[in-house]
Amino acid sequence: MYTQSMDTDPETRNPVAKVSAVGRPEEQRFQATVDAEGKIEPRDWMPEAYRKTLLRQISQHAHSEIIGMFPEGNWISRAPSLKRKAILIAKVQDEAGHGLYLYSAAETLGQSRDEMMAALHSGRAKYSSIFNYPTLTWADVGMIGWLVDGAAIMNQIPLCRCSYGPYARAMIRVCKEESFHQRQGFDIMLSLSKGTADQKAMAQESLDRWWWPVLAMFGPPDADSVHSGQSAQWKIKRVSNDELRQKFIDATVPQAELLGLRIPDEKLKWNTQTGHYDFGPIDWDDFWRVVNGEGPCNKERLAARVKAYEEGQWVRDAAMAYAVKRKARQHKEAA
Ligand code: BYC
Repeated sequence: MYTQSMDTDPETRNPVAKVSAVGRPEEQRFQATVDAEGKIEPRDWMPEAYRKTLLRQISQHAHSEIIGMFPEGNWISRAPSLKRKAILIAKVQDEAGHGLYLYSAAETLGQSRDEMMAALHSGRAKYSSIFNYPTLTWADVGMIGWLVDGAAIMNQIPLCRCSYGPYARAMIRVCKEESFHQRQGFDIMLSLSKGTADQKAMAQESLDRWWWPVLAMFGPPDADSVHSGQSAQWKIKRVSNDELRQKFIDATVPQAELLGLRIPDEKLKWNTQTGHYDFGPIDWDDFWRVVNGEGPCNKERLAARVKAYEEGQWVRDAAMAYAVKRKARQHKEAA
């Protein structure tokens, strides 16, 4: 289900991509490469705004991966069995890996990891709104895998064909791992929904809290998305926020039915004419409150991240001291 078939019809996608490049010859060459589905590599000429857009998106994405470790990491010591604990540790570790590939991809655009970290720790940088909600029960761990990773895959599969080579390549591996994450989340939900009445109620209560914030993860409606037009022209973004949201809903409703869970939306209804589900209004005021730092866990997440960074200072110091020592030894041997 979560495959390249997420891509939309080439005739209808990226309407703004038809705008032709104007300007200097290098700018025209750049846009011609993008239009021909070529990849832009770190040493190639690129417009400054393209570089900045990618840096913004890739660093936000990297920050989301490492902040995303907290809500699930909170449950490692409370996982209900050894098997669930081992799976969860592996999953959280994968998210750290995703952060590292993405910081490396962002570094190729000329910003150091220290600068990106400083932006995150000072609260200047954004990360996904979804990680500012609490994980109150074990069902929330299932919900993150099933819905949050499910939404992430929808969004990230088209990014495997992003015009910027290092980002596109990083996303291929990330998507393979996210697919395992989504499966493990669905497996938790399946166990709970086939379990006792209390377990089923816990699963439903969790879905009631996560459904709407997950729909908002895809970003503001297309009409309010400030970056979409330009990012589509540069083939960074292949599918719009609203299209991805609709695909996610269409794919997820049958899964909820299979689990016997009720999606908390009175207006959710299959529309035979459009071939999609209609759904109720999303609370965008709540979304922007969370994005702007006023969500239930924004302060807690940032404080935990800064604490982890400070506590890891001795590791960075030791690695630097070792690098200096090794360099000195190499000089001595070469002399
Ligand atoms: N949360 O013009 P728009 C994961 C911001 S990791 C916060 O549509 P764009 C996972 C947006 O940044 C999930 N902010 O922007 C990890 C912009 O603000 P700025 C992360 C949001 O960039 C661990 C403004 O709203 N995935 O799944 O064209 C465990 C206007 O929006 C959000 C990625 O980062 C949001 N939800 O489109 C489990 C994927 N949405 O920058 C799971 C890569 C929007 O102007 N990123 N904003 O201050 C993208 O695909 C795009 O950046 C977005 C937004 C679709 C998110």
